[in-house]
Amino acid sequence: MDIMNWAIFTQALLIILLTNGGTSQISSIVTNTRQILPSPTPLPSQCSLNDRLLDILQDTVKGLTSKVDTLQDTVHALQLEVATLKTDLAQVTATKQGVTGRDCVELNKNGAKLSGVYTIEPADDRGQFEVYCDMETDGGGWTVFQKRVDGSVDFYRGWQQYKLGFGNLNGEFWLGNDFINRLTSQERYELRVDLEDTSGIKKYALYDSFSITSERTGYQLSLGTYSGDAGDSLGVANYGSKGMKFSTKDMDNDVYSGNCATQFKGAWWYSNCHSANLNGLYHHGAHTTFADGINWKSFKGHHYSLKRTEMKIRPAGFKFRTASSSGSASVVVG
Ligand SMILES: [Ca+2]
Repeated sequence: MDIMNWAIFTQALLIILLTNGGTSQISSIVTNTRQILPSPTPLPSQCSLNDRLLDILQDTVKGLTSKVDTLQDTVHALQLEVATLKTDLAQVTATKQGVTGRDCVELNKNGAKLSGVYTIEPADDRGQFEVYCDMETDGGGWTVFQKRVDGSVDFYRGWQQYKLGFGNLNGEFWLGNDFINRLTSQERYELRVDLEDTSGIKKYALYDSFSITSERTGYQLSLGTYSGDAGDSLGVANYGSKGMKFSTKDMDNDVYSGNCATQFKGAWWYSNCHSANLNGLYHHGAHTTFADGINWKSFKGHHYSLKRTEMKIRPAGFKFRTASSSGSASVVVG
């Protein structure tokens, strides 16, 4: 018998019993009826519903996170592939056109319009070597001598390595102090420093002259006037690098009683010690340690390691010269 029929049945009984006046029988029937009726099914409480929703959301977030990770890996792999292809294309183009030059500006003038790795030959009869040319930034023609992009290369190295260069020209590298000296001995060069933080904000510093001496005199830095928006952390009077010799962990040429290179885990034109440390440790963003990251003090301070840096040179006034000379329409101004 279902619930409805039971209800009707008990109501009928009640009427009969009330008519006959038996109260004890009524209470016994009520008790029995309660026992027979099925107990109500409890509704799912609000709490357990939230728990389930939370579980579902957490699973979804987990799934999405792993998908994002996979996508990031794919994008990174593709970026590397594109960089390699661009370099290959640049080399093919250069070879095909027989492009040569003493730096990236000359290569650019001679028809090399793509950024990538090229062979150059300075006018000092000391032989050729490979460089990375930035043919895009502010008119191009930049010979890049330092690049940090992903922390894949160890920059905490000794004198000999900084003299000869290390890393991968398609990724992170230091071109080599001997090569920088040879390049900047050709004529007056300007220096551009490109910086990027971990959120993608970019700044730059431009110096209207830049050169380093040979190894014999410690690759001593000469630096001209600053312009740009990153602040003058290389040329600043206090803790700057103007006139300083190069120092590495095994060659202390700084003007500090201790060893700046070992203390700040880099290699640089340290004074006592630095406002910029672009060859420091790749901390990628904020760090609690003091001044041992890829720091540019006037941009992000001594407790923030930049994500990307590039140091590059070209003959001073190159942009002005190309803008004022005829037949220079092939030079792309970014
Ligand atoms: Ca010292």
